[in-house]
Amino acid sequence: MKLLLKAFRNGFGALIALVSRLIPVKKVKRDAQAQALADAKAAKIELYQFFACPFCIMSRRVIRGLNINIVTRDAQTRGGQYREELLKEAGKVQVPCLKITDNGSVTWMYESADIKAYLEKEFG
Ligand SMILES: N[C@@H](CCC(=O)N[C@@H](CS)C(=O)NCC(=O)O)C(=O)O
Repeated sequence: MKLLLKAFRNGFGALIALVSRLIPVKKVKRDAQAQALADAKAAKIELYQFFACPFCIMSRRVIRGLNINIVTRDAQTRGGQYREELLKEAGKVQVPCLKITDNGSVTWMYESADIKAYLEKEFG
């Protein structure tokens, strides 16, 4: 029963993720110089996530709207490198979580609302 519920939740989440990809997002527009700056800043950020998690879907939409490329890391696969890293370095397996690397120092940020506010402040 527990397994069935999990399968349903994952299947439903995957459907929402795919539908979300099909719904267009209004994108921030920048000139080439501003885009290069935004790209360089975004290169220091990684999103630890599950494909079908609704909070992650929302975070990915925010990222698409801000017109930036942020690498996504699969934290769902048990025993996977990024799940282990999230647990050991950030403290718990909860997604979405942003990893921000700046001048060699790393900040981990949980909570989709905080992630949205941070990204909008930096790239909006
Ligand atoms: N309040 C959090 C909720 C995040 C959340 O509940 N994430 C779930 C996935 S949808 C999670 O990480 N669960 C841990 C797990 O499944 O191991 C947010 O808005 O980011």
